[in-house]
Amino acid sequence: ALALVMILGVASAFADVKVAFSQIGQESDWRTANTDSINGAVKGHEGWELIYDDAQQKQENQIKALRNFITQGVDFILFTGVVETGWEEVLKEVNEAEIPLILIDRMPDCMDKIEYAAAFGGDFVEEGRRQVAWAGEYLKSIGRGEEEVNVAIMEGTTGAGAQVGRTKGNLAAMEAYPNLKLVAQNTGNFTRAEGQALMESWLKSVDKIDVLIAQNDDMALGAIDAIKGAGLVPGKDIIIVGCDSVKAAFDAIVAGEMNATIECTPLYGPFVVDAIEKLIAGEDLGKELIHPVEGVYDIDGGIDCGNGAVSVKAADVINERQY
Ligand code: GYE
Repeated sequence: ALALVMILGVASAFADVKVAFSQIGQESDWRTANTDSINGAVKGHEGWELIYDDAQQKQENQIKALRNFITQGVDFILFTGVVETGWEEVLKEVNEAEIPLILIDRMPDCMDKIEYAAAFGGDFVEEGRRQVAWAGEYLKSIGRGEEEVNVAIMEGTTGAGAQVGRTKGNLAAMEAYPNLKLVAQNTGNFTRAEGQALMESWLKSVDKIDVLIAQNDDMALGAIDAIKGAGLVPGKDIIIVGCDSVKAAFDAIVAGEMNATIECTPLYGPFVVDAIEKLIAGEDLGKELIHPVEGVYDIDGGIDCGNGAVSVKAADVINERQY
């Protein structure tokens, strides 16, 4: 009995780090991979306990979850916000409770008014810029660089960091390619179903769409179904550029139904574990927002999108992709 008490004592001595994660929801393949990466890494770490909350796309649920984490006295809070605005009050409460806050994925717009211990996220403006640059350069490569082409921008969840940043990058890059003409711009909410519905309605209301810029792959894949349903050929009649680089997008590119995807990694688990270990050891991680290095993928490779981003053949990496 004494041995058992000692073993339990040792085990509980290790189970002393409570890591809470306020996740947005489950809107896309990216999000599922992100949840699996972070939850798996935290749960897999000896002595760490995960407290997970899925807010189902509602800011009010995230605010409740954060307050609940404070009441429970967790040791670390991982946070990504469904939208950019409206977090200052609750994040200041996290600060007052002196719980180290790690920002991941979509940043809140009050970053400079709160304390945080580390920040890891995508470079959304650059991703949006790359999407349009890929289309502009690809058109040049097939001799259509001077032709006026109609572009539709399918945006993510309105007010989300990923939507705000990618739209900014999309529109800025349009100026560098004067042959691209914006003919439609609306939200598909980062889901496959809404991407399909929006494309269906565009195909009825917009005269002609030559290029679809979809701010995530799920919406691009939904749009592909709509395009097929209208008797058009995705990837040919309409050039389609997605974002995220999930496995389903690689499959669509290899099948010739989608043209390119800009990478935005969801795999933050290793970053989070490394950050927590360093914070426990007393290290200061600084205020800089860290962006993982990412690629561009298409059917043939070799399209130079600028800023060091040259596309790689999707077929060459498809087998390594887990999500
Ligand atoms: O691109 C999209 C997801 O915030 C980067 O959210 C993330 C975006 C991602 O739903 O697929």
